Amino acid sequence: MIPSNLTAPLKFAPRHLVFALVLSIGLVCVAVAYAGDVQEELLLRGVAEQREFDYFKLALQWPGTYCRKTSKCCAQNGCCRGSNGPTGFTIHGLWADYNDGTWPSCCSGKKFDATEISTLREALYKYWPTLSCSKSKNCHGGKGLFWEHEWEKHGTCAASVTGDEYNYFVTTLNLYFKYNVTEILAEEGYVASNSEKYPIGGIISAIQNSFKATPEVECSSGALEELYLCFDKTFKPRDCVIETTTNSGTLTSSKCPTYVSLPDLASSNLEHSSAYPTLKSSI
Ligand code: U2P
Repeated sequence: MIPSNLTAPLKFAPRHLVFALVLSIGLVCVAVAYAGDVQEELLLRGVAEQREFDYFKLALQWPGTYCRKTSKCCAQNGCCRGSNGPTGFTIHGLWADYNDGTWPSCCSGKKFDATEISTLREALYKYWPTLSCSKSKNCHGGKGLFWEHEWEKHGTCAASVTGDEYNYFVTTLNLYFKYNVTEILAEEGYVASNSEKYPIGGIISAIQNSFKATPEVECSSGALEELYLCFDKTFKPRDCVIETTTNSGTLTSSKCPTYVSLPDLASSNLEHSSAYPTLKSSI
């Protein structure tokens, strides 16, 4: 027989109900406050959980165009290396992008650590040089190396595929070596020049023929400044998203004229300094 005290309906005094209610509200408040703290902590650190990206964009820059904006020289400035300077496209970064034309940035991950990539030093100075004197923003409200900026802003968001900091840089260098855009263009006669202009359609076709996908281009004052090669998440070449519908409903596209220049860096008027003296000690 079941004891009657176990079958009888439970009786609560009103003060018990009030206590239970207050306790539940308290627990909910603590949970919400904790979640808010975590979110605030992430925002303060400038990092956030963001949805998984769709594809990669290898961003390459043309130093002859970029360096026209450089008015002064400093030790780390790749624009000022004279005969040691870059002669073709250099790496800007490997970016994780969404198909809708937006991209994640500053995802959660390890902070930049220069020692992790110290063995890549020579390759990074040569093929992924810092072209500007000014320091780059990191994701923590400070400023630092260009590589720090690229790892923290983009590399952390690509980590599901490219892994840690070292692997992010190695993957990017390998893609850059595999698809030598400077060589592809030179084979068609598109070489650095301060007098020639080249059809942008010809430049895009040359890449399409070799890369088997359509790149994206960006210009500045009539000169080619950036060229993007896009890849799916297995690193198979794919078309870049060239035209996208933005939030305001308008279409965006590259700002290149029909004929573009590829300015020659070596013959620019920049004051030339010796090759990268100070940064060598920083990684
Ligand atoms: O285009 C201006 C800057 O926006 C960032 N960008 C652009 C396109 C894209 O697909 N992903 C992306 O991140 C770049 O910022 P950065 O890495 O230089 O800080 C680009 O220079």
